[in-house]
Amino acid sequence: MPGIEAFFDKTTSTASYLVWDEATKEAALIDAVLDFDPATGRLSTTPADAMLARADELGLKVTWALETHAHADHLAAADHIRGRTGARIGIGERISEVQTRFRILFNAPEAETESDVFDHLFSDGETFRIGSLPARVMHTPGHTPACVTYVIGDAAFVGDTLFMPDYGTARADFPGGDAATLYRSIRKILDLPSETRIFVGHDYLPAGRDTPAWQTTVAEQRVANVHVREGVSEAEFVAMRRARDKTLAAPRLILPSLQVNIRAGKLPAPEDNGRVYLKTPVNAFQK
Ligand SMILES: N[C@@H](CCC(=O)N[C@@H](CS)C(=O)NCC(=O)O)C(=O)O
Ligand SMILES: [Fe+2]
Repeated sequence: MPGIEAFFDKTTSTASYLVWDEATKEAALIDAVLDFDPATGRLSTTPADAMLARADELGLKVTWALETHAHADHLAAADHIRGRTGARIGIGERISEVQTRFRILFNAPEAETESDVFDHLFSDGETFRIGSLPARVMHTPGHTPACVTYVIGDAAFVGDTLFMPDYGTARADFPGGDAATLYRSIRKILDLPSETRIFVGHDYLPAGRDTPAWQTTVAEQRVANVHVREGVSEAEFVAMRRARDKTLAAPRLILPSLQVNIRAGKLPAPEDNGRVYLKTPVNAFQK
């Protein structure tokens, strides 16, 4: 069983995880976040540094910075973690589709030559180890084309697929997202052993609950998930998801996030005055 500690970022409602092997003290950080204020352009590594400090305190060596997908709501800390620890950055191999789409949108052809921003691209079903802990990657697209779930020991880090049972599921209206695909990915997760612990990527606090939560089980999700519990058909789910997605505004940080996260959290190169800039494409998203 892996050691697991969660870190909840209130600004973006993101749950990030420190996962470790007690036997070898090797560890992974999953979906660690940077703090970015688009109004001032201020970027801070504070949330990720808290995770690194905790890893130090526990005597852990961080060997992986794992991303469940190219996040559209926060800047990823993977590149910062790699710089601090030498960890390798892993993500699902379909990230190349997301990179192509957003390199075009952000007119960033120079990023084309950067094939090495991620250290490892995981294929569906690929296995690897964190110390002596067995880990397996399941492609779980739908929220985005490149979403993956990391199954590490008895725990599944599902990113943005399922959320807590009382909140339901992630949106499927991002570019390349698809509600029917998300439903099928979720069924794959719900086919894991019922006692599997599930750790979700966000908690947006449904009406009636004011304490963030991020841990549940396959058994609980099968019985209680408000969007996809047993008995909800694909057609019912797709209709619900499409209707709900029409009501959701674009994430506050979607534009800065995507241009940084297709580069594993690396910022664009500084301009000739030594300053780094992020772009805002005008009228690129119609809704
Ligand atoms: N209000 C948040 C929303 C972010 C958002 O759209 N989150 C995605 C995951 S990246 C989602 O699935 N949201 C589901 C929902 O808001 O119901 C923001 O602006 O950052
Ligand atoms: Fe997401």
